[in-house]
Amino acid sequence: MERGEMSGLAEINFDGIVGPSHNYAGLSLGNVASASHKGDTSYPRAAALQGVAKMRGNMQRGLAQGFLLPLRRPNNDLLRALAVDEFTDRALLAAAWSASSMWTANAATVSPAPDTADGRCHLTPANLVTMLHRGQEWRDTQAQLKIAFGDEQHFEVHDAVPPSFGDEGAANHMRFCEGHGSPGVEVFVYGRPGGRFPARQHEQASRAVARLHGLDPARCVFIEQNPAAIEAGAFHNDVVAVANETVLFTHERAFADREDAYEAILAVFPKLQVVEVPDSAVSLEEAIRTYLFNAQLLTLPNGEMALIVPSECRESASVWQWCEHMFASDGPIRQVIPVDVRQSMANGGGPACLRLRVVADPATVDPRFLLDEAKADRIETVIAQMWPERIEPQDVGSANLAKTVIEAREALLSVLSLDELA
Ligand code: SUG
Repeated sequence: MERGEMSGLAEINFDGIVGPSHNYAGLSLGNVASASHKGDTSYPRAAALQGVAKMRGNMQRGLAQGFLLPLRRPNNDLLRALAVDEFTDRALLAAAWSASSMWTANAATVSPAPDTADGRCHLTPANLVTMLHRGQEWRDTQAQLKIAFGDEQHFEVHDAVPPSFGDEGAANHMRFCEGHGSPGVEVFVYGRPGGRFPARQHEQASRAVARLHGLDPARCVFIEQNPAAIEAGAFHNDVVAVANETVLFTHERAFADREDAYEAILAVFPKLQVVEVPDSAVSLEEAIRTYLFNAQLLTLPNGEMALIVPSECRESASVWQWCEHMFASDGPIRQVIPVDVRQSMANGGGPACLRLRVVADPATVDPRFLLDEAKADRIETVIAQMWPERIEPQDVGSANLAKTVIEAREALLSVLSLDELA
């Protein structure tokens, strides 16, 4: 055990189960995939099964796996608050139907117990205020987090940071440590407003989260995202960089000033290993198209690191060539494993968007949110029976579809004994 390491702690990935209203409404300005798939037919059943298959894969690799439930859609409170009627812009209607809570990397920012002043794990739900369809999530997400992490001896679940400071949660947060249970250095990446696309993470929101969590200011680093990356479609930092333990896997153009960024992290975390992909090997555009960095960088039980990437990476000549070069050069990432999450990818959500990392002792988490093979079977059965096979854009808003998606979600809550979330 490393010095200062807390025993019993493990990284648990909480994946968002894809909700039955999953559809392509093109709601996210600055998210290239969401805009380019606007109006496509969606396949919610296939989407949710792809997500469960990803969870099963990681469980079979010997890793702790949890999940969060889809939020209730359509959100009638939002429809009422906006007085949406048949003449209203379809985007407002679609917002109330969005299954976007599947991307749990945006559910909250998490600071594990070894990093915080009171020795508890702190979670702050992201306010997601930049986008209407995402801004409706946090109160319901918080309600769920308060059940899953209701043990107040070990967790504190805060309120979201108030607007207008946009906060997008763990998607703009990285943690460096020698082992998950050791004290970490937390890195917050924010965007500077003023470009063509919104900068969804505000520096002041990041700083507020660090204070709320009781982090040691000397072990926090605040870094500006490269405006060119936001411009190219990296609406969250996790589209161009990912961290695990001592490793930062990043595109050369992820940060506004890369030398300064690496130096600032190295100054407080000297064991940092940077695995940088140069623009000459994989262009920023190709990195964003394939989501090479929106990968799960995981430490396997044998101590090796594996990168779980979207299957789009396997199909890209430049990305795959770079992965092969990485193996040959004997770096810290020893395996690259493609997974099919195409339904989520078409809305701009890769393997890393679909999960929230929480370092905690699994015994302190409400067991209803932890996955095992038998539970995965039960979840798959409900999805196969109740999730719509397909949704055409014009179906969004129909009373029939509303009935189907409400019943499907309630059936899932019921098999998981989580009816209190109904
Ligand atoms: O907020 N897409 C999500 C994707 C979130 C990805 N998360 C991370 N990078 N961590 C978003 O832009 C599209 C929904 C639509 O267009 O209907 C959407 O919300």
